[in-house]
Amino acid sequence: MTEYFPEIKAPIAYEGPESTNPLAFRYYDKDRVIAGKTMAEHLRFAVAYWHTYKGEGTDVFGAGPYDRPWNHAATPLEIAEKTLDANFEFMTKLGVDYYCFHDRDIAPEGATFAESADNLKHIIDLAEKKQKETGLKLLWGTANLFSNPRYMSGGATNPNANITAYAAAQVKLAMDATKQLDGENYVFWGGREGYETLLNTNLKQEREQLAAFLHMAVGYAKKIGFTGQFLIEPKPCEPTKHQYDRDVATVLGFLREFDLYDYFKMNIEANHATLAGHTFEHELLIASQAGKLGSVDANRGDVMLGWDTDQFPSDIYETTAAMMIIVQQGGLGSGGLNFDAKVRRQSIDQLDLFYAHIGAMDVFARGLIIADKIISDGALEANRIERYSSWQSGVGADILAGRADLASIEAAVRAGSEPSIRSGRQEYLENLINRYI
Ligand code: XUL
Ligand code: CO
Repeated sequence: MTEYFPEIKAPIAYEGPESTNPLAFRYYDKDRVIAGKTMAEHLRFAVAYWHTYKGEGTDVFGAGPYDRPWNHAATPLEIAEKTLDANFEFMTKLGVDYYCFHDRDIAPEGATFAESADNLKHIIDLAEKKQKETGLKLLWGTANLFSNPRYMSGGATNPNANITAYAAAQVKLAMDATKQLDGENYVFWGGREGYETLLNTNLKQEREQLAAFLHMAVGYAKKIGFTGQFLIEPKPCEPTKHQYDRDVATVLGFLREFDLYDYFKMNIEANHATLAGHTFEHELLIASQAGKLGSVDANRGDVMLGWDTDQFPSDIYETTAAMMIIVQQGGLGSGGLNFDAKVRRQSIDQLDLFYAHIGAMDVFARGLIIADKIISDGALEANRIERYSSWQSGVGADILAGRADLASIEAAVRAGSEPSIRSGRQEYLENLINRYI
């Protein structure tokens, strides 16, 4: 069988923080136990099929400079077979247990729906065999309801019911594929579920269409016995101007409004959070506190650019903050850290894929190590507990327990004295974090 990454002779090894080898881990030591679990169990890294193998380095101004050997063959199906081989070779050499795919990046769309279905089935059968041979696993599958022009006005929220039906049929097959590969989750990302202008949009009906679509998916999962977790991936815009799954809070409200709350968790993407005007950790925490943090698309944006740059994570502060939330909620369960990230356009070598993933894995491993120290030291939490200590008794406890009323509070405040204020000590706490980093 062709070897696609011949420069990598053996799986990437852990060599420790002093190593200067760019093809070694300095922090990710997969069997090292931290807070009762191995690093591999905490982090559950996944490779994103679309960016890693199918990305060509295109941008809106120019063609793709990457020349990947697996993307050369006589037919689209042969290319898909070669790409599958490249995936399993890459994962094995990198030492990542999971991958994620869209139906249309793992298998080519055919001339008809039936042909697309056959292509998908062919590749999924091969992937099943490869998973059995290697022990590698599927974190999640999803359907691409955004690339084909038929979906320009939406999949679930299309004004044409026949296009929504097409999308539903496609989701059915993508769920079948995910189940066949024992995928641990299934993702819904609604890049075209939204609107460009309200002048032509029936907003009320489109939201109802989306809810009905998701209810059909829930029903089908029950029917086939798919027990993986359903995940919604919020994003405010791009490609559509206004997307219905804007951010975590919006999605939680939508799920409640349409009786879908129990069936979905969130897949939080770092760069989607920042596009929504939030930090990554804000979105993680809002989801986590609702018991809805299911999985993470681990990437980052660029503070100078206002779009979804999907860069590989490299910021220790961000990964530390993220890992604090993930560790404190007891892990991601069936979810993981999927690198929904692409190398920069000028990073044209196959080895750049390794540098990118190794760096990203290391920066999350380092974030985990630091987060564990901060949590076990307890200083940050002690400060927070003290800051809210007045809520433990008296009027604070009464308000929280619903025992207080405005009239009795007014009488007490009138009889009392001016409450004191105290420092939030932000700089002190920032210095504290820097002691660990
Ligand atoms: C797009 C994006 C998607 C989803 C899966 O911004 O993040 O790749 O992760 O459809
Ligand atoms: Co994503």
